[in-house]
Amino acid sequence: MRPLLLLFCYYKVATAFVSASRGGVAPSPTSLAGGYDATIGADPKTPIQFFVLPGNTCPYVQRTHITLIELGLPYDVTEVTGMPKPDWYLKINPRGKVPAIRVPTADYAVIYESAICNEFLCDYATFRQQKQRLMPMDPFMRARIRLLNDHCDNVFSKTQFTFLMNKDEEKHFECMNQMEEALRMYEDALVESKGPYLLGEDFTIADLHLLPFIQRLTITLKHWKEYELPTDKFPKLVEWVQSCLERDSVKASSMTREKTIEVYSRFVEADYSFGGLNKNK
Ligand SMILES: N[C@@H](CCC(=O)N[C@@H](CS)C(=O)NCC(=O)O)C(=O)O
Repeated sequence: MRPLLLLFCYYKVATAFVSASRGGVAPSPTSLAGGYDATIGADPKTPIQFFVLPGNTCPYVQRTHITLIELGLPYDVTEVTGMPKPDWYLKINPRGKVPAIRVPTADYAVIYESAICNEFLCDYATFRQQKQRLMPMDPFMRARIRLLNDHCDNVFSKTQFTFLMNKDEEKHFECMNQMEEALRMYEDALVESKGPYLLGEDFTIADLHLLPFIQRLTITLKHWKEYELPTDKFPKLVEWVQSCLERDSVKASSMTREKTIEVYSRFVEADYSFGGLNKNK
């Protein structure tokens, strides 16, 4: 069963590389001329190239950073500067966002969108026969992870940012309640899994997907809204944050409190809509 599974994984990864490099999404090395990043060779021993914003401030990048560290995969950081993004980077990620990764293989594979990068890295680690796992093999657990992650991106993060950005006193409790309602899913998941992590004993990509947003929530909402996660409503979630913060990968990828306030001041003071997350607008 095991060799068959490995063969399947190999096939999946190999075909993904082929379709990525031929499908027009991921450019071939030669079409990347113009950026210093294009000069990396196709040596399979070359580390994974990890594209980030300068200053380590992005929660989506933090997800992939935690994944790379937890899986023990070798990587090199490339900072992408400028607004709009330079052409060489738009050839890597046509959406102009970070994170993105590029994996040296016989040809190149370019992957973007944090959730997709992270699932890919899990598959890649399995393909490399590594012991570290952040994604269970059980199909039901995998679907559970994807549902939790989808809830984070499509429900929870909007309520968090809307609450933070709200300037209308009368809407304070409405915004707070909406955010707490969205957080309920995680408290329930932790009760069901018995913790310490969202799926039970193992730290998975469901935890690292949510954590950067909860870290920012606890710092910014305390600073601007005098709000703290209530331990009577969210006892398991509060414990979960502590368990996650103890991990080396989380420590290595986190912004300080001061830096977080500095970064978010720019959003709060400018009343920024932040990619449509601010639903006050
Ligand atoms: N859905 C994307 C969102 C990524 C995203 O919005 N990244 C922001 C930084 S936090 C970005 O690259 N914005 C463009 C820019 O800053 O130029 C993901 O999960 O990767």
